[in-house]
Amino acid sequence: MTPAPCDLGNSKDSLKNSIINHLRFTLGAYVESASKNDWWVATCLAIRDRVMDHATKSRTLHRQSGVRRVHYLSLEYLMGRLLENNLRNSGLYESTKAALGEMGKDLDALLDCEPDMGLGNGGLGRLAACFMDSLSTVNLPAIGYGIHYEFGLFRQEFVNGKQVEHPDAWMRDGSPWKIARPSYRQTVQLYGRVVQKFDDCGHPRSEWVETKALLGLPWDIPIVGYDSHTVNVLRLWQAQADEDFNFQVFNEGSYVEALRDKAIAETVSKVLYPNDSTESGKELRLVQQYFFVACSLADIVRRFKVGYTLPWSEFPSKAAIQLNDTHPAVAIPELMRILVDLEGLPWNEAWKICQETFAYTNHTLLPEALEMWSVSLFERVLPRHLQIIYQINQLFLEGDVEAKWPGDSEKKRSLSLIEERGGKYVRMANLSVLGSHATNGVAALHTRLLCERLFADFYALYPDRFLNLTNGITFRRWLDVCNPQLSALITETIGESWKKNADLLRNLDPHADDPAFRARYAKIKRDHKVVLAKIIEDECGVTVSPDALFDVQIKRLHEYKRQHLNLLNIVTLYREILDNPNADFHPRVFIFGAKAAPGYFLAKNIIHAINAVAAKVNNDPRVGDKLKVVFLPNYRVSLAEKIIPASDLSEQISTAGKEASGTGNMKLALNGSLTIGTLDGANVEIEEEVGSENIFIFGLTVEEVTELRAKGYNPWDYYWANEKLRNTIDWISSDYFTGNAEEFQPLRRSLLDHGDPYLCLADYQSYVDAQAKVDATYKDQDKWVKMAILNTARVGKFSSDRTILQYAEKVWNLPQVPIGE
Ligand code: 26Y
Repeated sequence: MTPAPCDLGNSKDSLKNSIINHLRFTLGAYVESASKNDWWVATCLAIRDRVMDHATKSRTLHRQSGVRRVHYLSLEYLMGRLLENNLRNSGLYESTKAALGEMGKDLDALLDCEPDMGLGNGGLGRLAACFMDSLSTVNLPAIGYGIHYEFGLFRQEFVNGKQVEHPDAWMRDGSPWKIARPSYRQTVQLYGRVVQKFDDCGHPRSEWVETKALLGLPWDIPIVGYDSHTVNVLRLWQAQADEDFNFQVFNEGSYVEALRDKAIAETVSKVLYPNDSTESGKELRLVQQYFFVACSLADIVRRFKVGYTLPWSEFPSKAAIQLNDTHPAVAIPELMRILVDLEGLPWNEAWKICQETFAYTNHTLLPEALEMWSVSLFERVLPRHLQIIYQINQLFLEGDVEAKWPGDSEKKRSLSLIEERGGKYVRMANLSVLGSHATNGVAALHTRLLCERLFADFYALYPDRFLNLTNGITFRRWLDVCNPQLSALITETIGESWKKNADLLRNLDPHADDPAFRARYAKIKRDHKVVLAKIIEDECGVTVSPDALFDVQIKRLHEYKRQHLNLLNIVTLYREILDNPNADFHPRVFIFGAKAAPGYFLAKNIIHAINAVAAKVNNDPRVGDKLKVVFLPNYRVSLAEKIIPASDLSEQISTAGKEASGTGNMKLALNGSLTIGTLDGANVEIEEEVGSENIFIFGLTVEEVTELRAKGYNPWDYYWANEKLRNTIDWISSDYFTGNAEEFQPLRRSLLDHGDPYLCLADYQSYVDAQAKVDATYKDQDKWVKMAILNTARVGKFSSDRTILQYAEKVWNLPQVPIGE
């Protein structure tokens, strides 16, 4: 007899039953005495039960229909919390809230129990998370692959204004969302050496021998789309020691010694590297990259082999693989190794399969962020892969490059996969372009610069391989979840189809002229500011007024993002308030959130400087409420969800040509925060969408930056020519803020003696002027609110659904496969 299926209905009563059952049978807790955390886990599990059926159904249908699937390879996924997102996307929020309410529990309070899943550094990792949401929402067959880091991005604390890092043990207590899949465990080889052998037909074959083995255990996290039954999975690999590790030693009784290898093996997935620009050739990082790539490719190949009896030439018609930057680029030689060494395919056939399978997204133009591995390290860790890269390179330089530019050794040097100046390095970006059929930038300006500058020679050789796919964000998390009040107002005003078709937000446009609508929109903003003010009070001990202008800069701390330009303006305003106490200046709260890479000295000096200025300004009775400066510690996804709806002004002030796209700019604009920004990254397209009258653009353009540098930029010229600027810099580097004039000399030296590499001084006056315009505009609240509404109404383009559908059409050639009830 088939047992009766358990009740997985979506009604309040079904949910109530499920939650109680999980409390009793999964957690062994009494309803009367269960802890808050128990209630949170039981609620997650009740939702997970409802999701898993759809995950199984999606997987089965994708397999049976034999459609192509995309495999997204990323070292980072910045998922944040999952419960509320899953509830809202699956339409279970209200019934779950009611079910818990009947049992005397407040759902919103439980949501706070969830630790952020912070398996990423910043933009690139959060983009991967938004893409996973959109892939499920628009019914695309997809699998995300990554690393199951035991420790995510560090937790940040300030001690005397300075950043201190602590480990982030996000899954110390396990996670209700992840499911182990031991039957899909993989074995990965590392180190060793290569020997030449001959196969049965006498063909030479390379064999990789005397390697060290590592196991990869996959953990699956279901990804729930909005109003869709597609549930894709995010599969994260955890490193484990090979079963029979050091058995010899073990048998000899050195029990503890034998366990050492196990500990070493497990370090591979231990911690996320906290850098997002340079990683100076760390062996463990290369091992991490190869470990997860090898596990993922083996998993993809396994699926191809069990699902079909097709020739290898059909592999690309079943599997598309997207490389999220160069971090997983070792997948290219790995697939070559599988095809040539293990499957015996001729080189040219294998290479064609590779190029048809892979596509590469570039996320940066910064030279220091372009990954290069020293040949000697690469050879030690992955000897066979280095041989393969050499062979790819030789065929490329002697083939296509020689044909296009005969005898041109300069072109060969620029296009080579190997950098030869100052030691030999493997250029992962060149490998990625060459091994893929498509390379894309993440905003129109960024793609143009890729084609004109970074990859100019590749572009001349293969113009059809390059395309732009402007980034996007999921409007579910970044509006529906983080700002349900605004989401509800929009739905009441224009219907709810905007959640799946963001362009419909344009229907809000005319409502900007409706005073009643404006009043409701403004009240929602103010309510969020009250909530944020409370958080600021709790976290920073600073009282701020919700009627002040909330000016927000939230992103990683980087010189190119120019938090220090923001600081120059703040100190200028401080001076002005002291000099001219009666000036008509609207009160402002400057809000920062940013983590600095632990080894990035100047970034940490900037954090310290902002905190030191904040301490003075906030406690200066002459300033009163006019100016407050707060640096919220431990910026992360769940904090962003509280800051963004409460923001009035969005700081997007990178040096033109440096920020590939930015995605925080999109989240803030969507929530009605006006942008003050340079013509950089996606700001350019935001201006096009919202109209230049609804954004504050300032500063040098990319062309002007190039011109200024060509004629020789000297920050001292600006310093001597601008008294306000001079006073500001001198004041910051005096002993006024900390009692020690040495403290911020590194910052001063970088701005003056070291040439101000990001042109803060060149853009200073233009920025200060734009800020004055912001102040004047904010005083006209009707006008400001209108502008804010028009931002919400006009940023539909930046939905990641649009981005993902463009990838599906232009890069992956993927069908949408709706899953039935
Ligand atoms: C090589 C390693 C140290 C490294 C690790 C992480 C290098 C870079 C990164 C992360 C880069 C990143 O987050 N880039 C950002 O990607 C976003 C999504 O495309 C862009 O919006 C943003 O402009 C870009 O800085």
